[in-house]
Amino acid sequence: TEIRITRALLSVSDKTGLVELGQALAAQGVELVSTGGTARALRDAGLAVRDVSDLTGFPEMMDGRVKTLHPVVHGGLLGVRDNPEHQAAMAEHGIGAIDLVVVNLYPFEATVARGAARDEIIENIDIGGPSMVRSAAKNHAHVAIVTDPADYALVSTGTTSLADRRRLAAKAYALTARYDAAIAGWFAHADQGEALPETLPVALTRGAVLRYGENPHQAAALYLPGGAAARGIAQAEQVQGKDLSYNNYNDADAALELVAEFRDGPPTVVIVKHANPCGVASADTLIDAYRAALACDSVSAFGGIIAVNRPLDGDTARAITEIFTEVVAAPDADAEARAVFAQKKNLRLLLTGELPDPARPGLMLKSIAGGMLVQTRDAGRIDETALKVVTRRAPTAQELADCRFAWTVAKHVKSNAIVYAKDGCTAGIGAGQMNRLESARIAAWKAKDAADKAGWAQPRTTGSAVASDAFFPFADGLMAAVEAGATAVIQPGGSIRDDEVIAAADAAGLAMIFTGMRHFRH
Ligand code: 93A
Repeated sequence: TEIRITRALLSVSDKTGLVELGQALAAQGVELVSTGGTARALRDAGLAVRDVSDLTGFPEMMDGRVKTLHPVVHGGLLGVRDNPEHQAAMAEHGIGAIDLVVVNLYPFEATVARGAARDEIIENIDIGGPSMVRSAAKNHAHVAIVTDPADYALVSTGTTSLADRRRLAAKAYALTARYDAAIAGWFAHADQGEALPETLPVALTRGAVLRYGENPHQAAALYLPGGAAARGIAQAEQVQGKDLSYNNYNDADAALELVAEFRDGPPTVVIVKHANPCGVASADTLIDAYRAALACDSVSAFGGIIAVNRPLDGDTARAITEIFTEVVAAPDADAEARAVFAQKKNLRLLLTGELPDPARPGLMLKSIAGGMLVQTRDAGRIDETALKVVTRRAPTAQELADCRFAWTVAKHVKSNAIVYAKDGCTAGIGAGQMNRLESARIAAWKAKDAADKAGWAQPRTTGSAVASDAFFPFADGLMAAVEAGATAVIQPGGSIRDDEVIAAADAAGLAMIFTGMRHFRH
């Protein structure tokens, strides 16, 4: 199973480590065969190289589109060494065995990423390279395929083991799969705009392997898109603390996506637990926003995940460290804040840079048994012109502001979502219940609990605005909000009982707005 390399074909776009490898192979008596640019680089280093065109009897042609696509190359890669018929065919057609292929491909993704023109992108679709990669990998029983300079050391001795060749073959097919997925993804995007692609180009590479998944008996890892300009929690820089867990990533994503809704707003803090916000507040300063968000549900905030929309300052950092917090995500953090957190070894600080655009397009994937559900991300935001006052009373300016705030938060709460808000702060959040009435009741009950804990005379639902992520199918959910003291309501509308719900709102003197847009989240 150990094979001596007698002839190697090298054809690389990324010439990192090429000369050193060429020298090592030449020192072992390996014959080097190469394509244009690669051959030149090797010759410049004083190495003897045979041109592929010499091997094939054809010049490289059509701007290099046809260089290695020839039976002499692919026969030399695919011929089974211990198959007499294959050997006879090789002998008959003058095909010499190639025992090692070193290839890396035209930089397709990098060309797309730097915004090149369409023609240049197309020209960077490598055809001959992946063909050799696939041929050599198929015949890994006899041929080694190296696609990554990091693996050059494995073959520089001039011999290869079967175990290495198998691993290299697996890596090679993963590369060509990813490469074609990136091309398919580009076509889908460039030619079909935001439409869902015909086939899903999943061009993701494993990044951090996580300690475990949602539970300790589940394996998990973070997968990342290559080359593309993706920006989100997956790209955040971790400044300190132990590795993030699967649940940490999920929660930090929920927190960051919600705080990003406020990227052009006042200082805002989001506290998330189990992917739902348990407190969200905007204020004049970040520390005031933090204290307000914490007061909404200080019990749930314990062990929470926090995201802020301003660079983290020392005072806010100190306030955050007063209770146990798992993760803090911020666009940046000043020296004082970093020093404060440095005292808390377990707290993870993630720096995200400029917050992602909440209106950006993108696809959301969710696996179900035997398949995958795909949808465009919920980039829907309040359209001021589409808001419709449906009650006799219109909201006051303050109620309207609270409605907007509650609505934005409700978009990020698992359905059924009911969010009470007052003065730029959540007053009570009801999440994930199987009926809307229960969410309304739970949110009010939590608001009362918060008031009891803080020693407030009344819960902050009194005089609040309430948002419902989908229409009230009956008046009962609305009546629960009235009981809790809400004076304004924002909801999509669209129920066959809208009239009933509007009448109940009018009877209670509420102001109600329809958004015409639903924000289910599951
Ligand atoms: O245009 S190609 O698809 N046609 C080919 O026949 C071919 N053979 C190798 N591109 C081809 N290659 C690629 O050329 C390799 O994958 C490698 O990325 C690059 C190396 O070219 P050079 O040696 O001229 O720098």
